[in-house]
Amino acid sequence: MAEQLRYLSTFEVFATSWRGNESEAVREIEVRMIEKVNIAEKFAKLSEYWKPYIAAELNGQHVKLDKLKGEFVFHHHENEDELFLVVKGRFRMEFRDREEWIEEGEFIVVPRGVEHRPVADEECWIMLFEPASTLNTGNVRNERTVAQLERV
Ligand code: NI
Repeated sequence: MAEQLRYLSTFEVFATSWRGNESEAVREIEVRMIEKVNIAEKFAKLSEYWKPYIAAELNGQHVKLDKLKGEFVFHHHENEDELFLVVKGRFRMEFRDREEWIEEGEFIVVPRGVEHRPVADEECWIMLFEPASTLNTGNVRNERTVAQLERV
């Protein structure tokens, strides 16, 4: 098995399972290619605003892509810090006591528990990095809530 795993080193083992009875169990390894991601190509597939897609995952974290336009809702996340990186355009992160413009090539980390609301006057592309458990609207549930994320 160690030999095989070495041979598969350019693949990512993402699921293993066993089938058969105890005396002749067979380990099935599901693998997929380790592929680079072209961010612009992924964004070209996104047609809706405020609908985050999962572009990758690692260590229990999701890398999400989202297009913003307009105002989101004030919310906070009880247990998750969120990273917002602007890939294209700019948006304004509003807090209860101030606001911060996040320009293309910049990112901001919003710590857990801090109320925030992204606002984009023009279309803005962002990449999010946060635990897989993170709900986009945090403690709020409304029409913007996307509970089941699709992959892109
Ligand atoms: Ni948030």
